[in-house]
Amino acid sequence: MKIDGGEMFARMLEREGVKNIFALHGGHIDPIFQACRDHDIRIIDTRHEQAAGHMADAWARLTGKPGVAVVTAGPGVTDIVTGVANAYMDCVPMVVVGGRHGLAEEEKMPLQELHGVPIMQSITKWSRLVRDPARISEYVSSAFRQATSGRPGPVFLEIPADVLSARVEEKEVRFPEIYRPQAAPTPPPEAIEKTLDLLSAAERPIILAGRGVWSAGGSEDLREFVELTGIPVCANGMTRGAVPEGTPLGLGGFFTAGQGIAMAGAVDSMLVLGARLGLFTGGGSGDRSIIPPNATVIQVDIEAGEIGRGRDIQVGIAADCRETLRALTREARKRTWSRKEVWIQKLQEARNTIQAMFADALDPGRRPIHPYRLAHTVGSYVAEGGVLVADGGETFVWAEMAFSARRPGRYLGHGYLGCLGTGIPFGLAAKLAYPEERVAVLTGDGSVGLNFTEFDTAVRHDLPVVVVINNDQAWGMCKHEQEVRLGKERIVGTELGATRYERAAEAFGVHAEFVDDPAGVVPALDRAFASGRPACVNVMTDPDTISPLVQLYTTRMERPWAEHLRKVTG
Ligand SMILES: Cc1ncc(C[n+]2csc(CCOP(=O)(O)OP(=O)(O)O)c2C)c(N)n1
Repeated sequence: MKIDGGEMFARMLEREGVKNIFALHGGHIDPIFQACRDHDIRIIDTRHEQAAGHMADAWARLTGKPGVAVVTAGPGVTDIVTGVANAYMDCVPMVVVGGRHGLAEEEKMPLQELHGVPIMQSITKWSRLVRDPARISEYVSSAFRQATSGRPGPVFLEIPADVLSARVEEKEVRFPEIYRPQAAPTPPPEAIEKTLDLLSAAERPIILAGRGVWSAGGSEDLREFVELTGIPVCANGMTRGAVPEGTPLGLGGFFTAGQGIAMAGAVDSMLVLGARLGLFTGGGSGDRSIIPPNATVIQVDIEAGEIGRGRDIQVGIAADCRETLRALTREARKRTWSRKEVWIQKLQEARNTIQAMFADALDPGRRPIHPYRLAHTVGSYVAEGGVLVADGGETFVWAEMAFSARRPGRYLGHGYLGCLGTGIPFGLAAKLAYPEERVAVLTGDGSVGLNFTEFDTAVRHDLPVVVVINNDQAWGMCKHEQEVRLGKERIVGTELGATRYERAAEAFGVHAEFVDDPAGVVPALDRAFASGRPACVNVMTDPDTISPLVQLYTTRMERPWAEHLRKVTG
């Protein structure tokens, strides 16, 4: 019997347990569509390849399994570049297959002639062109191995149309079965002992847990270690909520809790788990870093090259975060631990101070609606049993600050690409991953425009996600930056209109709500979630409220910003 490349691809997806792919059709890749149909692999067909990329990215972030995206030759490949770059910057495993003009058509000016590999090389871990039809399955297995091994990341496989559609004898094709390491890298025992010595001697210890903990499947292990040792945790991204926030040991996200840590006083020992030292930790060193310059730092990362970026590290462990947490807990059980109550109390006081700063913003009668209140209200709908996706400039900052994560793996924000437009695609992937849970997307009015047509994908695929627009009638973060830095008269190219986005979304068939009255926020959200359909809730908020982040970066204020703002606001 003869089979084509689409069949080989679909069989390998089955082997990998892939149930759905994200794609936008083109003739060059039709054999893959046909084979997926035959093998009952669901194709989530999007309206733009960028959205297919973001959905595959979010699927991987949520499930820990590589997301698969398939795009056509030429513009299909260029359109997905942003989605791939976003995953690359955050080390998210993703397998992207791109169509290509046939090998036989090279240099004959065929339709959509473009070489995808050189384009993808700088934003993928591994990027290859397949030339031999009989080796497609082998290349697919390599793609999955490359995407998931060591530091994860996106990979790209380019399959020319004539290679994909060529039919070869099945017995000539190898379908690899075992092609991955069976165990993750473990930490050396001496490093575990040294880490525990440092942490047990510390008076003011903190754990900084990045997304690496969640992606290693180590959230439960983190909670166990924290409960045993009584060390407070500040987490980021999908690891937020591994230790429920709002509890004595669950401090919150890097942005807000980092302020609290800085306010509470000098941390003397910090365990950094699966978090790169960059913008989200306030940099490697210096007055904006969450990690004080003279603290003792233990850093754990799957990628040895990340250890010691930007500052000196006392103990560096290049290993899997879950394996390291398990080893730490095993050895920590042999020691006695006492909670540092004075330290925990200080951290609590700092949290209270920050929360008090936004007490007025939360006033349900405040007019116009404060974006912090909107973020807080939306977050409360999904905190216990759902997912929050945040997209936008200041909107993302408000979500970071107002959301209190109770469970891990349920909060998706921006990463190091700072890529607007991820909101709706991320939300759709979340609904696909957790069909029984509520999914809310909180997005800026600027950002929602970037992948707006994905409301159509939500309706066609029956993915009831509630999209809430924080409508400040501007590219708010940019407008406010111009205003603070240069003055109101220098605002240029950053204003938008009082657009009725919900009406445009309604045309795709979603449930639509418009809110400009503070009393209308909760009833509109109630109706949107109760509708059981994808929904667009367009909320007019205060266009003049400037987020602390803009103030921090434009006025070059000293950290912690909370203290600075307290001085400014009295
Ligand atoms: C794709 C992309 N384009 C442009 C930017 C630059 N940028 C950063 S924040 C911002 C404003 C975002 O506006 P909006 O989505 O309305 O959210 P807001 O800041 O008003 O909450 C822009 C344009 C970016 N980060 N990503």
